[in-house]
Amino acid sequence: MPTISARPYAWPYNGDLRPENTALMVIDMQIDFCGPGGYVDAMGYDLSLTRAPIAPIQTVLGAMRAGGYPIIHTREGHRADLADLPRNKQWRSRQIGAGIGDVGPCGRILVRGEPGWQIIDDLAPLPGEIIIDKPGKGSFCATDLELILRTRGIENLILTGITTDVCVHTTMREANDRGFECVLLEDCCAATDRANHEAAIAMIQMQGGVFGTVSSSADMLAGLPT
Ligand code: C5J
Repeated sequence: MPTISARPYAWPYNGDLRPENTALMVIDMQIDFCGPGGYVDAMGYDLSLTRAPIAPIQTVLGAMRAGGYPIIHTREGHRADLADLPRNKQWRSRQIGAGIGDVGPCGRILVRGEPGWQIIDDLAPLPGEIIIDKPGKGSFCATDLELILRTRGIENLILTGITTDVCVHTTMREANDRGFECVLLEDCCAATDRANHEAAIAMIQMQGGVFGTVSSSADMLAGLPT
């Protein structure tokens, strides 16, 4: 049975790991979260943190594309008229000087179609890969992600992207509650604060793997059936 070395348990729990039932998720690798002039930059956080996972994700993405595994990209963003932007979310972002919907160096912050909302060129989706546009932090809230996963028979999710403690964690929690078997690749994720990344990784490992398990790009590449 193929399994990936992971903590606190080898993944997936049942050893059923195939391109037919396993997808790679690449969460919010957008200019707004890791590019100069984007949302995270406007908030004053260190872009070297959120850019660190780019190269490890590229290696996993390459291997999984070659193996015929489904790839799912997500983008956080809002309608141009901001009809799907909760007022408290907008208010909070303005408190830190990066108002969602306001104009910044990369266009309107976190608005669909704007330059800052685009996925970075290094991780650009290929034709045919699934892209989920989400207005919130989790990838299941107000999207058709669950329908797509169930339709394709996906049971296992490999989670990568940014930020570990916000959109990746929320997605992992939502997926876990829906019965999906999740692994997070720690070097393929990052937070805007190193301690928050580490805390998010530690949380997953509680209770025998309360949301799933934690692995790395190297262990995934070593164990992935292709
Ligand atoms: C945040 C995200 N941090 N992609 N979004 O606001 O994690």
